[in-house]
Amino acid sequence: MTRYKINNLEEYFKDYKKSVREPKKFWDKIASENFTWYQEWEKVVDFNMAEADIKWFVNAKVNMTKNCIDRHLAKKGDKTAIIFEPNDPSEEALHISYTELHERVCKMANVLREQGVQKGDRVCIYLPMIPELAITTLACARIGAVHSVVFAGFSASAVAARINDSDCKMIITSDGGYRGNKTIDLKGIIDEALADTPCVTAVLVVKRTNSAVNMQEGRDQWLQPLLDAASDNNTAEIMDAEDPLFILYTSGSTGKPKGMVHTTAGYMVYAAYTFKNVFSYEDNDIFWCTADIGWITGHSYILYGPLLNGATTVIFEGVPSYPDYSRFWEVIVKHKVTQFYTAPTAIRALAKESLDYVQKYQLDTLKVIGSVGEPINEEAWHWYNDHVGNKRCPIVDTWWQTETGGILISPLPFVTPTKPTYATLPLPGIQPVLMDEKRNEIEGNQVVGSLCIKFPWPGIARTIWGDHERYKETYFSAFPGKYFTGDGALRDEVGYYRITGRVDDVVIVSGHNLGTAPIEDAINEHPAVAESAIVGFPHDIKGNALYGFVILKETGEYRDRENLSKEINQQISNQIGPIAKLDKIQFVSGLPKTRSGKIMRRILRKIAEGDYSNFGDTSTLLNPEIVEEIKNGKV
Ligand code: 6R9
Repeated sequence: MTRYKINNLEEYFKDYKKSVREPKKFWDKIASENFTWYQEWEKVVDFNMAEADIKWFVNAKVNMTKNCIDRHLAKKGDKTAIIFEPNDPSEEALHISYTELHERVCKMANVLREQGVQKGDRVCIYLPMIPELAITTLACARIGAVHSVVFAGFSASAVAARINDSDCKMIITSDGGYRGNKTIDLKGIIDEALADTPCVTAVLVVKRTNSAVNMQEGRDQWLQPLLDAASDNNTAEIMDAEDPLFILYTSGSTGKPKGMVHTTAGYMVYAAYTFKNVFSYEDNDIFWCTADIGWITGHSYILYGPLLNGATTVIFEGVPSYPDYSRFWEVIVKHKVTQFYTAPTAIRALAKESLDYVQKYQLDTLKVIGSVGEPINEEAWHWYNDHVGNKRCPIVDTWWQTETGGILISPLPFVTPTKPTYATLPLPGIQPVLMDEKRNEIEGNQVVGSLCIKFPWPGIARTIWGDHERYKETYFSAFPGKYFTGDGALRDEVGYYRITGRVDDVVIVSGHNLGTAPIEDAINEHPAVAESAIVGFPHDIKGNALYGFVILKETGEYRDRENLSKEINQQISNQIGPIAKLDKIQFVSGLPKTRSGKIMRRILRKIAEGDYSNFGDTSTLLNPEIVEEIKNGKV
């Protein structure tokens, strides 16, 4: 028997074995028993790893919102689907029932259709964490438009690049957004982005801050009047299992962001199944994930996973530090949150503050607490366990990626014994392997290697928008026949996995993946800069921070280094967003390079970390003398 919910370790091992021995049977049962389909599949999975060609539930027909909303209406119509907790605690929270969500999504879907959006069209959504973000995203899914949600912290040029890459015809934004004590001019950012995006013909604007904004005749419209005029009767589009559901951009090792494409049926099944099991979700639980819907964590575990299970999900507009550092704990008590899912960077920031902030609150509604986005260090794990979970709530340290669609490695609460800093065991259907430098699989336990997955799972991304070659190259070529995650991992004596961090040129800063290449591109555009290299170095709160090594042009201008550093950071902020700013900038006369001209980042990383003990082999360097100079000038 395959069950939807695993209840103990014995069931886990049984299901896991079955999912490896008979993956088709395993997913066939999960998919047919827990969702509504217009038509079931002819084949559970069809794949060719060498070509990065993967299909799940071949020829099945389905609609995501039918599964997220409509099917719950009969029994759970009055149940709260979404709790909206505003940035300002004195503003009233909203409770949106499944019936109301249905009505609002249907109206929005009709507005989109009336505005000429058709199945397959791309719609960019650039909104703060307000209910409209969930509603417009779901409305796209309802009519088969491909949503591309762009995190509302990205700069105008970063948004423009994402809009152009996937040729979005419409953008949905708001007059502004609240974050802590700041008001952010989202419409202004969009206006700037749209100077450069010929594909966009319509902009719909949600009112949130009532700020004065520029509305361009013929292009921009307020959303509310359109919704007021729309019918709440909407027929969902019948989608093929492999029709794209959304595009979500993630950083890569070259300048261009990668538009990861997730398709409908496989993503749906995987998001729902992992939500149910990893958070041990039961009816009447109140689930809160503090991520932004602009990231994959928000897609899968604020929106789709919870709604597919008929859960109540919290959308929080604010930040953990406003009005003070007890905000998270206050919200947990206020809404009787049972599962709380956040990032190590937030935990570390809160652990730095007085314990009074958390101890003032009785967090006894909590059952499970989770972590995602980067490795959680031992100290943060214990603080979370002692003060938030009160040693009572299992911590689920969930490892996964934008590309994986859902959680791949994680303890199951009340099932898998946890171990600090370990993501522990793979979920059913996931076959992790560790690979050595010679591309051989490393057998046995107590070993370290590059983490790959050797069999597809339903939630895996299918391609990079417009660039299947790059998809193949990035994920399926380093270790032929396997999906390469870009992470390193160790497997302990009982087979538990601990993720050790990226093995490529991506640095995770406060849980945000930042490719070093696009940041270097931004810096190099400064007229004084000849070349640059960025590496990450450990940071108490952010996990990693960025260290830039910058070579200046020999013009002798720009003598004021302090000012120049500010300008460089401004440039990064404009081009990518403030999250990518450098903590440290060192001006150097050269960078350590191999004879083939590749920068040896390994050495720069060591210098940035202040670890001069072992630079490894520097004999292949073209300019070994530069290492000493850089070391001596470290900031
Ligand atoms: C979901 C998400 C993916 C990268 C991933 C890894 C790091 C995520 C982690 C973790 C250690 C965990 N990562 N969860 N590292 N332990 N529990 O974060 O997706 O933004 O694409 O980042 O994040 O390095 O490869 P995404």
